Amino acid sequence: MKIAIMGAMPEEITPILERLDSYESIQYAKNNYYKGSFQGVEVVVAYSKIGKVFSTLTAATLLQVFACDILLFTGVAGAVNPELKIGDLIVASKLSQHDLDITIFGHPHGYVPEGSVYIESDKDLRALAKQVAKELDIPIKEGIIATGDQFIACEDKKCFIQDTFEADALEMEGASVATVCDALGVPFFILRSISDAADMDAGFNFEEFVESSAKISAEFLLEMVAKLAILIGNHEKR
Ligand code: 3QA
Repeated sequence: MKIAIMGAMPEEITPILERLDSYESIQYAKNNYYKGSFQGVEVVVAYSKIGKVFSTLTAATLLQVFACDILLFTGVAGAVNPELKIGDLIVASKLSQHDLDITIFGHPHGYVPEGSVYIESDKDLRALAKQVAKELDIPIKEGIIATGDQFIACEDKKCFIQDTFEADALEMEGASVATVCDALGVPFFILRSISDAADMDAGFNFEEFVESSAKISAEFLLEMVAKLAILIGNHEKR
């Protein structure tokens, strides 16, 4: 069992690398992949760079080149749901590409023929997240995440994304990672901690909170990996 742990920015995976037992760096397709272990489980960690294209490349590489069996994403997001405050955790139930638009042909936003508007994340991994949250008494919310190749810092765009996709949070990589995992039949999980509210102040807030929120997400994700390590250990002993 090999677990892919992915982020988009260095800030999102540094708190993971700091806690691995050990790792080596491998270069592939102009990116670094960190192969190591955490509590005895094999992991491959990488950040993709920002956006749907780079995250597609990295997710596909983690699954096809490094042969990971599941993929866990950790990072920050802009809040759309006003209940979500800076530092809060959100788990994606399903994800959509908010900037995918062939609506002129009568298709809904986020849809292309033979695709679907939303991609659902793995139910077992979401259940595991809820269990970990309960045990550690950390509040987490589950909701819809919208992804697009734009840093959203404007009420109008945010409202469009809220109204069109019923999104709770938005970011720039989740739906593309979901598309790769779904196509390859690999269970995936997308966790984000809020860094800003995708509004006028988003630029400032992002810069101020990216590091602390990224850490909150990474630390929760590692608690999940620790739990998985026990489950995998039990399974492999049998
Ligand atoms: C964008 C990062 C990208 O990986 C998506 C953060 C948090 N708030 C968001 C918002 N709109 C869209 N996405 C997000 N991530 C940051 S680019 C700045 C890079 O600066 C999630 C996200 N409001 C690097 C230094 O120049």
